[in-house]
Amino acid sequence: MPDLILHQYVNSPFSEKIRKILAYKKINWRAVEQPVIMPKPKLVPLTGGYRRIPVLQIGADVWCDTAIIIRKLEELYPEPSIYPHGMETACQAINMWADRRIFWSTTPVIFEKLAAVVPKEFIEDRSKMMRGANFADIALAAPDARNQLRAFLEILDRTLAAQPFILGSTFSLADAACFHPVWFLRAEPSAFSHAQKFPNLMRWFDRVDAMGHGAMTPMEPDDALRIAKDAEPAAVKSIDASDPNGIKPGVRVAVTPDDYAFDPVVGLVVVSSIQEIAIEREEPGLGRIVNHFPKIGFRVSAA
Ligand SMILES: N[C@@H](CCC(=O)N[C@@H](CS)C(=O)NCC(=O)O)C(=O)O
Repeated sequence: MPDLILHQYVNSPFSEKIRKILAYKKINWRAVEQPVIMPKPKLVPLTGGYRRIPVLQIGADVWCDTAIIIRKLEELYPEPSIYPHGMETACQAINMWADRRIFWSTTPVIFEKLAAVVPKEFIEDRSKMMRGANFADIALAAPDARNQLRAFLEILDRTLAAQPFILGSTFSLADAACFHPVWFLRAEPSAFSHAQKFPNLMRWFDRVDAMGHGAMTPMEPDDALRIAKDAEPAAVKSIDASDPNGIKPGVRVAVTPDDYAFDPVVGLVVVSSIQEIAIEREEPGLGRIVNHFPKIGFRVSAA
């Protein structure tokens, strides 16, 4: 099995979600530390423009977005499953709730307190990523975000009063997903104090935190690029014959997140299933790369 390489950074909450799944499944993995802001010259050649973190690389195949990374990990390492007792629908719904609601209630609460020490380059980078929004204004949203954050945490606390994990007796994707926003709060003591008021939540937090990150070995970014250059993409051509939009193999498309960081990745379609779109690109210096994206959360348009 070629190296499973996670492009990440230590303080990235979405990477932490994946690190918990890697730990649970006892997967050996390599960590490439990438910059927190643009430019990311040793990431973008692998992704074709996608700048978010984390990204999973195996050889010359690259999975962009935690939804598709999780799907690949579950396919490669089905046991133990992150969907115990067939609870995939519940896990997916909770994952989306945590990523798109709980997580965004944490950022104003944390950055309100850190505003004075956050470098101007970070504010500019995130403002550009949010296309037009001024990231420095995030503190204005803190009062409502605090209300919502506490409401989310209280739901989790009540759930965890009677059971060790969010869906019962076993760790699942729901735990990895809800863990990462609470873990992010720990970056700022007064933000984390909101979570610390909930004892059941904190017992669960300590339990999941203690799982660690699994068997990780660091890797230099240049080594990851060399691996991509020396490999051929392993993606096997497969197009859903009943694609509702008539996508055909080899068609040139742009794939773009539908929420933020709207950097299109352009390539020729190799895989289009109900859940996934994968496109092939010729990357100068690296050769053929296939980028995999989930259908949910992305737009696919002719390019
Ligand atoms: N929907 C994406 C969200 C990823 C995301 O927003 N990651 C943050 C870091 S935790 C990010 O990329 N921020 C901008 C950056 O690091 O350049 C996923 O699930 O992978």
